[in-house]
Amino acid sequence: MEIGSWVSMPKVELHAHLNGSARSSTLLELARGLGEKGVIVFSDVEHVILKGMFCPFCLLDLFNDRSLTEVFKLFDLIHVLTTDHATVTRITKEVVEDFAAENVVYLELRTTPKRNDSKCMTKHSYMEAVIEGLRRVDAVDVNFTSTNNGVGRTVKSSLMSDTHTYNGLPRKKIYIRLLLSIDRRETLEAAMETVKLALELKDVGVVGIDLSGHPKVGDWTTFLPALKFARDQGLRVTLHCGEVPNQEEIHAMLDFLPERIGHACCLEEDAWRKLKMSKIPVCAIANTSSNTIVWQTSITLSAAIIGGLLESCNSYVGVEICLTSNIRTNTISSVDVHHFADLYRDKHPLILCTDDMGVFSTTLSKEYAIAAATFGKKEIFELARNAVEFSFAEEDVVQELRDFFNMKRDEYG
Ligand code: 6MZ
Repeated sequence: MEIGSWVSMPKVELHAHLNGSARSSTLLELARGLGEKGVIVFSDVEHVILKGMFCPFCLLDLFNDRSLTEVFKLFDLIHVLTTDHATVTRITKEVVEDFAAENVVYLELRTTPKRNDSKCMTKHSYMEAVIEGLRRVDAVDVNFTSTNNGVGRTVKSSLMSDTHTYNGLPRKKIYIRLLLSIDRRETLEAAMETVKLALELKDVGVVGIDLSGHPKVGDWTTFLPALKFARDQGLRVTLHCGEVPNQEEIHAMLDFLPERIGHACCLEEDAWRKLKMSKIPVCAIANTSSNTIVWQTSITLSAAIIGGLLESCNSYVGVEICLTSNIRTNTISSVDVHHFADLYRDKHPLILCTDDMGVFSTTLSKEYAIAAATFGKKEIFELARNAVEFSFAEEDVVQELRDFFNMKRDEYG
């Protein structure tokens, strides 16, 4: 199977965890460093990291399987390796460069703000380190802020033109928006702190909240007040839903009507029906203070009335599909039986994503190659194009992405 042709196709990534996307080579280097300082025993962790080493030519190199439990143990190790400010900045820069190198033009990167007293790290300073990583990217033009207030850097040229060059080649451009994750291990108080931080960082590209973490840990209802608060304040919400067969939780999550859900692997018949029928009322609101239009769920109707309701329509709950992740963790036994096929046939909005490209040794191009092995090339380009509609970015960014994909249709469609 050809991965190369999928590398050049422009793509949108909506479900990528920062620490799960870190390069294995960087993790090895960090582990070696900590080993030399005596903080960890390098030989104990080397093989764990090596198991995730990237194989650029294999589509589903199944020898690399990791169970969900193993994966979450690996995350704990990764967090030991990465949680200081300089490293968070470094891996953010590298992850953005890796996505840009495979022609991702819009990346919604999610991460769990972490407090680590031993490193004098607060959730806020963790996010400052992430944002510093975005600023440090120099090989591509990065736009990570909706405002031009000098806090973030804006793209100097639009996606539609190739006016800037880097080493004699047209300079790539990438839009980045951030989602702050709530880990299911956290308390409601910690989750609230994350939501308030997200609101504080709206100017530097934070657009929403994600609920993630080990799906068998904690009770998602703990976080409902924080998730409702986030939504009431205009943040977008995506939930990891149905990674394990907990039907009560799946139904309750669908009833919450998040704009998107991640994975959706273990839904039984009635939950599928609910997902496919669920429609989120959305309304366009004129934000009179900033002279912009924002799309919000009409659950925030009071805000809509104050802001001036322009128009309303409905949208389905988008499903973030992570093929390799689901197969590597044995959540789904093989691609042929993956729910991608059923959702695709029913034209339910789905978005191909990587989840954790370091941990699962995948890339977005690989995910497209796997999907293309089952479906036609034209339809696969349409998948990338439709993903734009499910991004949480501001309407003017979404419009630019739409125009860009329409321009590329003849080439890739
Ligand atoms: C649920 C996942 C995940 O936030 O430290 N995470 N949560 N299911 C998954 N599928 C396998 N993959 C990653 O990135 C790593 C964190 O993201 C969540 C976990 O909480 C993990 O610790 P950040 O940047």
